[in-house]
Amino acid sequence: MAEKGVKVLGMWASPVVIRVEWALRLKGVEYEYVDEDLANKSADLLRYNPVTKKVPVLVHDGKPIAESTIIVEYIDEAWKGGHPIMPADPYERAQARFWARYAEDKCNPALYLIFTTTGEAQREAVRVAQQCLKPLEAALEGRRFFGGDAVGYLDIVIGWLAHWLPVISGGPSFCQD
Ligand SMILES: N[C@@H](CCC(=O)N[C@@H](CS)C(=O)NCC(=O)O)C(=O)O
Repeated sequence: MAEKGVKVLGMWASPVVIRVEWALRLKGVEYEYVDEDLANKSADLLRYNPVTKKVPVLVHDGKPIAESTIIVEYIDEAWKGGHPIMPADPYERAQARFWARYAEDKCNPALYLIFTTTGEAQREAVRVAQQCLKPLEAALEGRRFFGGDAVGYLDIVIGWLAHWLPVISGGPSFCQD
């Protein structure tokens, strides 16, 4: 019989696992959190995510889902009540997905370079990252959150930086990717 309940396979320092935990908490869903040692992955992680073998994995009633942004959308659909994560309007939803993709594809690699370089290379990385972030800042103009008055999908996708700063200020990257 399939295992019941909600489980998150994560890693404490991961900037993408926190998205899943934020989404579950916003929905008020109780879950079990399992911290993975990424240098010695558990049998569960290899079984539930045999393709990429990465965290996060959400296991809902025994069924695994991988990829943080896909998991966040799944959580919004599976627990329809409570805090809405995706915008109700199809156009706004498309916009949120566009900016999420932009942040993932353009900004995250640029931001990551800041933490992995020094000297002139780091100064250049800061400049590139600032350029990447400008359109995002413009999209936020006049709003408290990307989701409007309340935290939504894009806030969850982009908010990792606030979570990660204390992590990286403790030393080099803890995340293998
Ligand atoms: N695009 C994936 C990225 C997942 C990812 O890179 N997870 C890292 C931790 S932050 C991981 O599990 N790394 C282990 C590995 O690459 O073997 C997502 O958003 O879920």
